[in-house]
Amino acid sequence: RREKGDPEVNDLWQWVAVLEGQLRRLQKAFSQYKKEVNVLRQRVGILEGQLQRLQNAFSQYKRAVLFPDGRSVGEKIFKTAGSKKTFQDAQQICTQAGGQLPSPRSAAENEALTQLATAQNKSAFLSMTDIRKEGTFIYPTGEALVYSNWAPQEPNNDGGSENCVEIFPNGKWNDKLCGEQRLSSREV
Ligand code: GMH
Ligand code: CA
Repeated sequence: RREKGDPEVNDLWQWVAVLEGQLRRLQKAFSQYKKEVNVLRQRVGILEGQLQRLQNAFSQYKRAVLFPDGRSVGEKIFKTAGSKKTFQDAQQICTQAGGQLPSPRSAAENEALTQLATAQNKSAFLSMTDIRKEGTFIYPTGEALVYSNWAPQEPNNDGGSENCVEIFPNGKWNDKLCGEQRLSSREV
């Protein structure tokens, strides 16, 4: 049996006061946290709107700039100036312009480049050659092909010296003499 003023009860009262203080601080911190979350939500909404407008403006810009001599596919852009060059000249022009000869690595990329060749009604040089090892076409990096779209019976190394690749206006590939003049285009 405990008396009034029992020290153990007094301790409990004190402990309750401490807990009440902690609870108030937690409630305040939580309501502040909720306010911050709302502010952040609002800012994210604003940024999403700005991003959407930028994306729209960029896709409009691409449409304007890429017509009629450029095509955008994934993160790659193909562009042609319309002139015909030997492989060596085409390669040099591309490099100087801050790009490289086209290396279509998928059906989608091949289709985008085909549209340029079709529009110009010219065959275009690709980047790949089998100069290093006859019959083994590689990218300028030395990497083996990850995609190809050879025409039937190609590559045939006709005459024994076809080390470059042209893409026909129908999208099919043919190995061709590097000294021939073909549509010069580039990818960036
Ligand atoms: C040979 C034949 C043609 C083929 C050409 C072409 C040249 O002339 O096999 O059918 O179109 O070669 O491969 O690059
Ligand atoms: Ca050929």
